[in-house]
Amino acid sequence: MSFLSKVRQANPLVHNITNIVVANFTANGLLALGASPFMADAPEEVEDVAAMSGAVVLNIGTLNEAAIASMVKAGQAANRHGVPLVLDPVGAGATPYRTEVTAKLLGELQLTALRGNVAEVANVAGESWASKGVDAGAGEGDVITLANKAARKLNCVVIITGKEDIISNGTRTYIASNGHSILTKVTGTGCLLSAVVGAFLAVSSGHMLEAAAEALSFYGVAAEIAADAAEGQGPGSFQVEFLNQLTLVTPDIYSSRSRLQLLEP
Ligand code: ATP
Ligand code: TZP
Ligand code: MG
Ligand code: MG
Repeated sequence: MSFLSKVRQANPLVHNITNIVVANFTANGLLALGASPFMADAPEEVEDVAAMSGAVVLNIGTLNEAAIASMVKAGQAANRHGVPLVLDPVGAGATPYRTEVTAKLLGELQLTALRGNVAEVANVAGESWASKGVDAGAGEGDVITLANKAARKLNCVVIITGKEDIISNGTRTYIASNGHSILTKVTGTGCLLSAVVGAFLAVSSGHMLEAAAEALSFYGVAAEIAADAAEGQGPGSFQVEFLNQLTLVTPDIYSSRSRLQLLEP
């Protein structure tokens, strides 16, 4: 059975501590996919919520000290209870504060997966890559090598997104090449994707790399179909159609359109 089918069958609870820009879109995207979003950041409850969830997704998009403390608590609870843990290090490298907070989270938590744009992952891996706020800037370097390096350093699955997405556990690497550039015109498509990865990891039964790769490829297929349906219109129509396709893309549609490639070692 595909991981997509398993998500829809299990309807996993996904605990999100995320930013103020994308919370609503993330919750709606998870619902559309077939998962069950739970946004909770109060320090009094994050450990309980993490422990009862299928995955915990931390996102540093709009930071404050209280949120960081809650992220550490939630992440540690996820680690204690064997709950998959995803980090989206939004803007790591863009300001010293974001870089420091990312390093602190990585020091205190064992991630299952890290998902970011190339500038964010380069920063985590100790390499330099230009960023423009929360977006990746121009840079030079081999993205596959970077993903491998970061995965080995963090001992988790690392996902670098862009025109093509790289998914690596440091030993094996997939490239997912579905998708559409209009995704870059809707804020939060990266953040929602990190939460979708959480939903797939929740049903992965230990096959973290394969589940993450399918999440990326599925997301790209949904975006392609949505872009076709919203052709000639703007990002607003695309956003609505994208939510629709997160529901409407079946495992059969997915497998007929997926372009997911496992690289030779
Ligand atoms: P950034 O802030 O740099 O845009 P992000 O966190 O929003 O980063 P993205 O890299 O934009 O994350 O990835 C979000 C989704 O958009 C992924 O599914 C990715 O494949 C897709 N995507 C990003 N850029 C392109 C592109 N140029 N063409 C096709 N798909 C893209
Ligand atoms: N500013 C702080 S967080 C955020 C913005 C615009 C959302 C970023 O979302 P994404 O998914 O990285 O585009
Ligand atoms: Mg983007
Ligand atoms: Mg992002």
